[in-house]
Amino acid sequence: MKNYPTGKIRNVALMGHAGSGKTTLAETMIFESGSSHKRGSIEKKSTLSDYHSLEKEKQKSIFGSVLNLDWRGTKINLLDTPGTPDYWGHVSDSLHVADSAMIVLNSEYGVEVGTEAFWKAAERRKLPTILVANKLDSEQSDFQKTVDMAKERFGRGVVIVQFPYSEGDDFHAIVDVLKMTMYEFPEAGGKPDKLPIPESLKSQAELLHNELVETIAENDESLLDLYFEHGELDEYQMRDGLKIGMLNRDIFPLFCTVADRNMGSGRLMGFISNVSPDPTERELPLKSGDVHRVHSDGDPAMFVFRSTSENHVGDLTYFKVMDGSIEHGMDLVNKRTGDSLRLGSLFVPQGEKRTEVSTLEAGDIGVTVKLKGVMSGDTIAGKSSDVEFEPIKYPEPTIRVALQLLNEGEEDKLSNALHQIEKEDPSIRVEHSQELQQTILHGLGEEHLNVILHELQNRFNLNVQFITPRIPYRETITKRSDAHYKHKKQSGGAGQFAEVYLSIEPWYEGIPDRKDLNVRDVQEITLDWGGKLVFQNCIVGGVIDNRFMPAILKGIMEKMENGPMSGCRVRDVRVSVYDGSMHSVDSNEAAFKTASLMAFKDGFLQASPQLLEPLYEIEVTLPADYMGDVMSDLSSRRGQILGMDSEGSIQKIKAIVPLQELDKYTTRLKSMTQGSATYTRQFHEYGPVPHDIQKRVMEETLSAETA
Ligand SMILES: Nc1nc2c(ncn2[C@@H]2O[C@H](COP(=O)(O)OP(=O)(O)O)[C@@H](O)[C@H]2O)c(=O)[nH]1
Ligand SMILES: [Mg+2]
Repeated sequence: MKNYPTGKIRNVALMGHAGSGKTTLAETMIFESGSSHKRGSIEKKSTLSDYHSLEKEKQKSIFGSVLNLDWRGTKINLLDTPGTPDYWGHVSDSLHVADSAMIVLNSEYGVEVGTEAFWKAAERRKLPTILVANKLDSEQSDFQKTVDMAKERFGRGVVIVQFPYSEGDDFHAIVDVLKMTMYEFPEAGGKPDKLPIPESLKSQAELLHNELVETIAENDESLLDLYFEHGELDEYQMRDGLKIGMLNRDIFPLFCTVADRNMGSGRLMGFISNVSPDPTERELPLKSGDVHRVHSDGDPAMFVFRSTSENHVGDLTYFKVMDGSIEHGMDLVNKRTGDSLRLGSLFVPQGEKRTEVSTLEAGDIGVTVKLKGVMSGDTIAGKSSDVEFEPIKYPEPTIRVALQLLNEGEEDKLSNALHQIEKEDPSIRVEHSQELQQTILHGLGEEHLNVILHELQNRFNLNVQFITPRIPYRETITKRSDAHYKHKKQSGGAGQFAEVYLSIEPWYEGIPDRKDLNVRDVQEITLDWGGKLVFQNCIVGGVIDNRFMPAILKGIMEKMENGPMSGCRVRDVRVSVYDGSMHSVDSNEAAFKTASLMAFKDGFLQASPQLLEPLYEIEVTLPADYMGDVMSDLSSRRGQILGMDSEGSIQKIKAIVPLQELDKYTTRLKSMTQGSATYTRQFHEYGPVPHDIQKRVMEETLSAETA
């Protein structure tokens, strides 16, 4: 395979709502460019991009894939992404290495919830973006509605470069208002004939051409001058203006395709190679907060964006060359760990296939095997290079499940498998919760977690199942209570004796001192699980030796880690030890620990204890039609609505919802809205649980203890 110079490389992320036609479009582009002799299809399970067996089975993209094609000497790397929010991990990493985005709109629906999410993501990454209206051959296609929705949502920068001669089954030609040409396709698609724009569409084409020229001129002063001077811009001036407008995200050119009939991709590839930015044309954020421009000379640097594993090959590391050029056998340094490493064989990926190359230039995307200790997000560079790129930001999980092994003795095997899965998909988070005594998997949706379960069962041969995860409650108290416990044991040998009096009260910021007690020492402990414990030594007359104080604190802490109500953590209490007694022979640390633990437990339960639950702030994005259903469902989940917002036909609801009520919420939301809504969530704070739930949890804890 040819080695492409940086200026001849384009990295384009293919994005869009699930089913808009991204994978089919990639297939068409590659075929049409001559880079593949076969045009695969989703239905025949034969695309280059969706090559995993699970993707073939489900007939949709689950994993991101990297494809490439040559369009008249320019190498276009296509980063095909899954459109389902469950698999957003491979969207995040694709966006990190793309130099422009292509958002595919399904012209049957226009802007969908997924379109919106991709748009926001491209915006955050400041990516120049092309829009493509696809499926114009569908009977439900509505180009005008699609354009209107796009303009309404994404602003005036959305400009038509192409419109269809006709829509629906009769689709066969595209009018291009940049070239002022009509492209008419043969029945089977492929290379179109270039024809003059027919009389009937001339005035419409001229109107749109002027709109395009004016938008371009508006964004560039020198072009504006030229425009005023000549009343027109030539094609090259328009290209320059479009590029500047795209780089500033002022212009979003809109194209037309029918991907599964192989119509429209040639012009799209021409535009990408002529106008879309090459890898050097944007500034990329560094870890330090500075920015960096990819350059083709100097010290080599590469950015690792994805790790996968394949049978018989082992770990694969996907990367983008950021500076200089790299070659097989080169010695580089992992900037995160400082480890030296030697580059193995280099390949160019085409979906599942790989072609070996000896060198790759800045801007290009490749894959290599067995780079030890390397993780997604790492920068690997020459010794004297000081660039380290900003790591990839993955979305916050929206769903959690607990894993249960069905065979004993497979704990280590499970833990290794989870480690590998986390490495390959950093949007999965594995939590080994001491507190809940469960291994909890956090992911982006039920589908996402089911893919992981499928992997655990089939790839790692583990007999596991999902169970409902416990809730990490917190416990606190609402009033003061005094407690007393005498621990006394006299069974043969040395006895045990300790007696303590504790005063337990709710702690809060600014709480007044205890004037009624002789406070000799205060320890303010910030708890790992949030909140505080304030521990006061108020012993008078040496009734308990100072040396027993640490043991008394230990007893309290032990109970705080295993709260009396739910077994979860206790927070925000002040405990004062104000009296007690000891025995010259039988008192020891263990005895005091037991006594304080028991006193704390009794005192806690008498201090009007209150169970707290984690509350999450959620944001639901949904089409307006489903507003009523989603709102009433939220109120049945004890949701407290914070606000609503509308952006065109897309609505947003912000609410505070208890974690417990978010169990299976992604699934419910999907079924309520026919898969069109998404939501994000973020921990908000702990809040009191309603009385009936508190009662139920306490009863469950009690019956588990006595079982
Ligand atoms: N009618 C029509 N169907 C298309 C077109 N492009 C793709 N499809 C079909 O739409 C479905 C989803 O396509 P796919 O490429 O998997 O979409 P993705 O989820 O965006 O990757 C498949 O059944 C394709 O055959 C098109 O231009 N017209
Ligand atoms: Mg796809």
